[in-house]
Amino acid sequence: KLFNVAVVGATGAVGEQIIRLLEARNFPIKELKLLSSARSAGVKLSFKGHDIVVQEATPESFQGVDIALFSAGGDVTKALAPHAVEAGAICIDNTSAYRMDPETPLVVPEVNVDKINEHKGIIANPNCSTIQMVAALKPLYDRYGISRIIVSTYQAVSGAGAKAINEMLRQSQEVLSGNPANPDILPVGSLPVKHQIAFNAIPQIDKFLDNGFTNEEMKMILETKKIMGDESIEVTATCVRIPVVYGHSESVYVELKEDFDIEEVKTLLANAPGIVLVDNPAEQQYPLATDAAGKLETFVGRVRRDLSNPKALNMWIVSDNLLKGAAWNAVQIAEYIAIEQ
Ligand code: 11C
Repeated sequence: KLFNVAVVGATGAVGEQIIRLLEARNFPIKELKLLSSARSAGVKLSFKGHDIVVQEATPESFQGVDIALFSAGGDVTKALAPHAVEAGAICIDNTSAYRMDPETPLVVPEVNVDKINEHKGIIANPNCSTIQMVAALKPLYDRYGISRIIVSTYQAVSGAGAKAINEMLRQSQEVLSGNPANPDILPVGSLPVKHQIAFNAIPQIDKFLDNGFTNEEMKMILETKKIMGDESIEVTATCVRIPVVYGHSESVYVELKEDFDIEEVKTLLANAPGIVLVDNPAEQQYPLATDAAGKLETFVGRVRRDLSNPKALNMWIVSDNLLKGAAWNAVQIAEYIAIEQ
């Protein structure tokens, strides 16, 4: 069967990756509709050697569409996804708009692929930093159970969009030339205070909530419980933006419910779907953002038993935030839908 597919947010950093993946994976497409805001409409994007003109996304855009992949921000999803569902499309949404909605499955195929079929028109794609963590922890959860996770992230600027990439590169040149960095976008475009990202680390991703955590940190906490299907897992997170272009890195401390053999843990990780174990300290081999960029897998290394708690271990998890963290996870879900129909 061939599908009519729409990409909403086609000109954005994630939309661009979705189009490249649909092409590379030879997704069974009858017609590909590329949609965007009025501002980007008219731009031509290439797909399999042909130019497709990007159209403005409107409530009427979804007639005849089977699968709609949204990555144009939560407001666009909220405004348009209900119309797409009404028109009969299955929506795969990269934004946070429906993630915590109890009616909407929140899916990482390596963890809870069975939830896809429970959708009522919308399937939510989790936040990038959550996806790579739960993909890596799933084999350990299944074997030993997990009681607690403490995660600190080192997140790439591409998570904040193409403008943030440009800002980091511009600031790097300015600072190297002895000029002020002139922060403009980060940490949060819509807030008045900006901080330099070049040669810096900013412990704020997204807005702060009253509890002192940021939205990004709360996404990691709440989404992990929902995807794992286990509200009892304790999670705490500190999310930090660093001057890396592609690839989020995470230092993860995880307490298991049962005792474990560290070699067995490594074997479980090495054999897990979508996971690549890169863990050879003697040869100084561990996951690096520069190696993960452009790859579909999640890379895990520095796996070691904790010295303060024998039932806990520490690890380093890295993945391309625009691929497994966004576009690839969404296209993977689309592939499962295509296989089922
Ligand atoms: C970042 N994780 O790195 C964010 C971007 O909820 O899909 C993704 C936001 C989201 O800034």
